[in-house]
Amino acid sequence: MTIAAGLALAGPAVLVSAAPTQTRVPVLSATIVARYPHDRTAFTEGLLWHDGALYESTGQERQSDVRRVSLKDGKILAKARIDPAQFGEGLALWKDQLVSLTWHDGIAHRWDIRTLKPKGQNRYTGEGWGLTSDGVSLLQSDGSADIIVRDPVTLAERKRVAVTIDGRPLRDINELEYVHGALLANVWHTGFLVRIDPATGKVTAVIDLRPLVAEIAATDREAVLNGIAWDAKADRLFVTGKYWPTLFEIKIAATPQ
Ligand SMILES: [Ca+2]
Repeated sequence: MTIAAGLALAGPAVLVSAAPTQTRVPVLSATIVARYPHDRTAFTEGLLWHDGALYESTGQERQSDVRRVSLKDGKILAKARIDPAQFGEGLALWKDQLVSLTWHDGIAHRWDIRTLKPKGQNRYTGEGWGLTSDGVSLLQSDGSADIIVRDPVTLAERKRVAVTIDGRPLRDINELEYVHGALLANVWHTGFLVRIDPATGKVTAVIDLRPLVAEIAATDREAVLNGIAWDAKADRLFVTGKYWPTLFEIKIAATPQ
């Protein structure tokens, strides 16, 4: 398939202007293993799995929070509100703390994973979008093609890796999840995930989730696919979207379409 055409179908301005019309990167489909309820008022910005529960961060001023969510019924089990002036963004786990970003405030909040009580803040420069951890660093997106590698304690920048597809930058990298040594990422306003080699930034696969987007049939154009969580112990992969009523467990095909 043509990636540029496929991505264009899913939303505007999703690739750089020099977007390739063909790609050598494999395009993988995904099968839906299970569907679970998801809070349709949640503007999902971050998602992760830890110890039997989902953790989710939401955006929008006055509506941003970090929450523990029951998988089976989507119920909010605990919630920490973010300053109403701030717009919550990505979420990652570091040891016994959750770290959550803000879009324009340059503030990373730290939360006790058990109580969701605030445990401090860090400052960083630039926009905050997605966040995950590879066990050594925090990996952050900022809407550009860059993955910013940060010290997990101070949030200081360690290095940047540019994400490319067929040698060209891929912008709008959004929510992230570190899975089996690779980085899975949403691409904002598209129905695709990309699998990134975190060492080189090269996209090694495109995962076509447009059937999920079609099933949700959102009328709000900001209700995009966003949110990836991995249950490492059971090897379960979860995805959802902003204001989506459904959270999907999916399995990515091993071979291209
Ligand atoms: Ca995630």
